[in-house]
Amino acid sequence: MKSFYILPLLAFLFSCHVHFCGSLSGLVYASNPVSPPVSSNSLRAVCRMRPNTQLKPEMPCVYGHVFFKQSGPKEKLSVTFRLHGLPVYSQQPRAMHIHEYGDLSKGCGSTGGHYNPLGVNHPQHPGDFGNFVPVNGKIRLSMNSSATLFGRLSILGRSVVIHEGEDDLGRGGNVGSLLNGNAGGRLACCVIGLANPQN
Ligand SMILES: *[C@@H]1O[C@H](CO)[C@@H](O)[C@H](O)[C@H]1NC(C)=O
Ligand SMILES: [Cu+2]
Ligand SMILES: [Zn+2]
Repeated sequence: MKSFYILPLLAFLFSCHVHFCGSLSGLVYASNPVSPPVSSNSLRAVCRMRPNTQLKPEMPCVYGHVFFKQSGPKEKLSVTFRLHGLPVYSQQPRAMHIHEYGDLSKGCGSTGGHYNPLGVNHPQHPGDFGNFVPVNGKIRLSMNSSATLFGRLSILGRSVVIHEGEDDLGRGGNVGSLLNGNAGGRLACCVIGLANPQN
């Protein structure tokens, strides 16, 4: 008769409803405090590019990484693009920008517009990287950028978007030109996160 009561109790205790994982991870966090990167005078970030989950059919699937490195708040930010997946014989220039949100919940569509903390016109946004003509379907180059990883204007947690088309660099003579350069659809995007210093 007793086992009639005990068995359901045991089943309950060892079921998923007992939040074993939650309490375990709580312990792990408590014993491993993570120090914020404020003490470091050099910061690196990385963005893992993946095709837009809402990609239009027939569009290329762009993969790769964008690497960011800055040796101090007053130093220049170096940005290295290592992307592939564009059509091998295409010379189509592709625009690349930093967008406001690191939110990919609705694909690249939820990253918002250009990151524009100072309320200026395109192409004066800190993440207006310009146009990239792929070589053998790849974009591999480094540039200096006016964006920063430090302080209130940090691009950490924002996103990088590569577009279908060319950026008109504000010369399009319409509203879109001064907002986003009329670069067309969003091929791929990624969220800018802190790089692991051990990598
Ligand atoms: C970036 O700036 C540094 C320092 O001014 C310079 O040495 C370097 O050549 C620049 N890199 C590029 C890719 O322009
Ligand atoms: Cu963009
Ligand atoms: Zn812009």
